[in-house]
Amino acid sequence: DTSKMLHFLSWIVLLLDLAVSSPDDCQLERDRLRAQLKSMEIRAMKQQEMIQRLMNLTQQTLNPAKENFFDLGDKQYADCAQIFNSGNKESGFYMIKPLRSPAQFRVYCDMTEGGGWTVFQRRSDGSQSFDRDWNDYKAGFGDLKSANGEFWLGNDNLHYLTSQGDYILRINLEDFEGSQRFALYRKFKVDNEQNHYQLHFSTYTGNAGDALSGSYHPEVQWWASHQGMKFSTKDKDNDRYDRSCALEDKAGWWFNRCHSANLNGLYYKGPYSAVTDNGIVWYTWHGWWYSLKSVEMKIRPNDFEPNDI
Ligand SMILES: [Ca+2]
Repeated sequence: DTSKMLHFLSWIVLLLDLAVSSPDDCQLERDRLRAQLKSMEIRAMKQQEMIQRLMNLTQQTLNPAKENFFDLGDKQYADCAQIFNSGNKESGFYMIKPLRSPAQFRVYCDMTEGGGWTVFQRRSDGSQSFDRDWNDYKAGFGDLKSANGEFWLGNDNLHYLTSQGDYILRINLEDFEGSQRFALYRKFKVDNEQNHYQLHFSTYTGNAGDALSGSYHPEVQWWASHQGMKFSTKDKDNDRYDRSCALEDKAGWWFNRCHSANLNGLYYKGPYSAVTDNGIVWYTWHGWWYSLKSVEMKIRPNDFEPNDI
């Protein structure tokens, strides 16, 4: 390799230097070798820089951000609220196993805003496609590795979680102007697959407006409310529209005919125009033609009270 070669050449130059003063052709040969050595040194330096740059790149690709996974061993937790109350108060990834879940699965626990939140959906930068089929939404998809990754936790998991008690849903929204709003819904529940993951929730509080029930306008409620809606994807149409909302709005969601909230929609950047209102929409805040910058959907038991351990 290069460094051995360089070593060898400098050794020859040294030998020639030591040689008794010599005829002209020896002098010439020495100069030639010196020049060659110089150019090889420069090449080796450049190669070294390139190797360093490649190593830095590899490092970045392997560790995009700090992963923040907490391995709590064999003890089982039904949700992030239990994890929080067992003394683990750092936001990050944990393993949970809700009562009826056949297996453990990985979740992001948000230990801010009082702590104990199990996050089941996030939009942050448009890096993941949410225009996916029934099986993807059933099992979950996306980036469950990076702290701000986009993902859907999966409808089965959502059912296992919400069927084990009385849960509150918190939706955090952010627009491209830097404003933030939230919506809280009591008694959030998602049925099992046989019931098409039908959606249930009760009273709203918050400052984003009640887009989920369509209560903002009694006349649109019959077609815009998501209360009691079944889940639809582009390959399974369970909506109340004569065509397919999921197909037209590029998302899996609890569509009616079609929506006043479409948080799994396409990632535009703010105001958009399209044939249908297929952006990331929360109607009561920015209307149908503004696509939000970030969304977080998370749940916590209604009777959650943080233990101070
Ligand atoms: Ca339909």
